[in-house]
This record gives sequence, C-alpha cells and structure tokens, in this order.
Amino acid sequence: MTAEFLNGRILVRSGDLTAEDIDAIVNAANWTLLGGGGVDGAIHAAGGSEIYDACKEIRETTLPDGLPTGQAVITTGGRLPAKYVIHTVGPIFGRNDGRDAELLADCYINSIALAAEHSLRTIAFPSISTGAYGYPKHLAAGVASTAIASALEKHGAIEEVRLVLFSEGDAKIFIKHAEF
Ligand code: AR6
Repeated sequence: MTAEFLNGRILVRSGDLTAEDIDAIVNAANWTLLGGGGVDGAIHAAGGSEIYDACKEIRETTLPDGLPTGQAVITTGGRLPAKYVIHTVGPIFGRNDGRDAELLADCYINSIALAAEHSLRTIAFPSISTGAYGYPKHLAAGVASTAIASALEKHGAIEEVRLVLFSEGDAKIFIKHAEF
C-alpha cells in the first residue's frame, strides 16, 4: 500500500526502513545513541560498525550526556543503501508531563531541519515512538503528519519525505489518521 500527499512530496508506504535507497533514513534511537532493539537494532545490524563508531564519537565529543528527547544528530549510513542516518530520540509515551506530542513533533521537525542543513533532499522516517516507547499509533500519525507538513513549508529544498511503516496494518492506520 502506498499513499501520496502534498503533490507527491510525502509518500506513505509499508516496508523495511533499512532497505530504503535515499539520502537519509531516521533512526528511532535512545539517548545513549549506542544501539537497542526495534528499528534501531535493525539499522545498526544492516549498516555495520561505521554507524556505531560515529555514534560513539559523538558521545565522546559533543554529547557526553547523550541525546535529549526530540533532538537529532547525523552520521554516515555505513553499509546501508541510505547515505546518512539521522538519529533522533522519541518520547516514551506518558512520561513527559503532557509534552509527548510536542516532543514527538520535535523529532520530525529537527530531523528535517538537519537534513536541510546538510543539503539533503530526500529523507525516510519510521513511525517514531510507536514500538518500545508505547506511543499509540493513531495519535502518533496525527502528530507526525502535522509536524512533517509544517517542516516542509519551511524547508523548500526537501523534495521527498517517506514514511515507511513496518506492516500493511500500520500503514493503513497512519494513512487513516494522517492530517496532511
Ligand atoms: N522498518 C520500519 N519500521 C520498523 C522497523 C523497520 N525495519 N523495525 C521496527 N519498525 P521501535 P521506539 C517500527 O521500538 O518506539 C529501541 O530499542 C515498529 O513497528 O523501533 O521509538 C531504541 O533503542 C514501530 O512502529 O522505536 C529505543 O530504546 C516503530 O518502528 C526504543 O527502541 C518504532 O518502534 C525506541 O522506541
């Protein structure tokens, strides 16, 4: 299943994010930047040690205390088809004093801004926070779509944003609740 929004600038479909041939894929990481399960584990497994080494370097230099929720950093894509990985940390649902939506929106907005800063034109996201971090998928779809649309208004050089949902069912939920 594939759906297009904003004249084809946004594409929503099901698939494996690690297989995307694109300028950057976004990792739903955790504050350590040093790996985990879910899409994070899949990205490090497929991309190899170059990504881990780049994350470790960031921890040893600019981010000794880790990456705050909602912020984003960029590394090589290692052996992935994607040239770069943008790592962001989604909110753990229900643990942010009512700021879950704001922090989830920050993930998308800051990742797209970072891509634009690096003159990238295409970027693919998973549905951040909707696995281990427990964000209800239908709510996350509304937040993600609104945040992406506003970031695209600001960054005219970004040509395409792909939302790559892990199953057909997840893609359907996203499309049903998206607010593009
Ligand atoms: N391609 C696309 N989507 C995927 C893939 C994939 N290969 N694998 C999983 N998903 P999660 P979170 C979907 O748990 O909720 C990690 O341990 C999955 O179905 O990966 O942000 C990190 O290190 C779900 O819809 O990320 C953190 O500790 C979505 O990706 C923590 O999990 C996000 O699920 C982050 O939790």
